[in-house]
Amino acid sequence: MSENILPSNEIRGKFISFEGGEGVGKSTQVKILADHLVGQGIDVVLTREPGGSVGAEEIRQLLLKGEAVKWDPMTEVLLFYAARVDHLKKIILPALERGQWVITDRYADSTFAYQGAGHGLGHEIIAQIHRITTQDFWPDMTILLDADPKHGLARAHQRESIIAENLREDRFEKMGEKYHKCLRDEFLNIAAKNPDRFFTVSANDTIQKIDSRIWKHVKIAFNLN
Ligand code: Z5A
Repeated sequence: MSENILPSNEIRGKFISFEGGEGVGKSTQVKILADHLVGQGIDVVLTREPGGSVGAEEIRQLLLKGEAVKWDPMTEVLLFYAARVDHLKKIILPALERGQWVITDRYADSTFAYQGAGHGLGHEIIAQIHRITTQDFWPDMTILLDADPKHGLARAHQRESIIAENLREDRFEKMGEKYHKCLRDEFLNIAAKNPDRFFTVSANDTIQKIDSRIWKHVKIAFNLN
């Protein structure tokens, strides 16, 4: 039987994830949403995947640097889940138990898109790993920033080009346009299947307009002023 990782106490904070392709503006919107929530007196923890805890940040280095074909797809999924369980146990769940809200830049929907669809492992095997390792733990809300991959990749390439080659976290950016088109389709497909959890916003707009749509939705969903 698998270990019980969920806290025995009631979870009091809210858990929000941002998802989408490369360079669509997730990190930008994560910070803006956090500022809005802090303005409402809410204690917010900002985090990211892969990473977020000390151990998971170490695994991030294995996952994001180097050649595109560095890992076999199953090895890669298991590394993402090793990082995720550490992140959940050490950062996300304790914060939610304390009543803090957690906003994460990516969570498990990325694994279903990148490894499930992109690398062709399929949905069911990842769903099984997710159930076993996290007891099917999902965010209260997921905000999907949707854009043609060409736009985001151009922004990401521009950012990476000024970083020394051995420090670049660009393994997934090297996977080509077809791979990134497949990711976009899968994120939209996951969102369509989970309408209660997902809010999809076009990322082809100004930072301010995207923020205003997200904030309006969050305020209504969580009864904020
Ligand atoms: N991955 C996976 O395969 N499986 C998994 O389970 C998980 C992850 C969890 C994480 O890399 C990689 O891991 C990711 C998937 C894979 N693939 N890659 N690469 P990451 O966290 O380093 O990279 P990322 O998630 O793709 O994020 P990013 O490239 O840092 O982009 P972003 O956070 O979406 O965008 P941003 O940093 O907010 O914005 C990028 C630039 O655009 C920046 O200069 C902004 O000022 C600008 N920007 C932002 N919004 C706008 C708008 N609206 N207009 C104009 N300019 C804008």
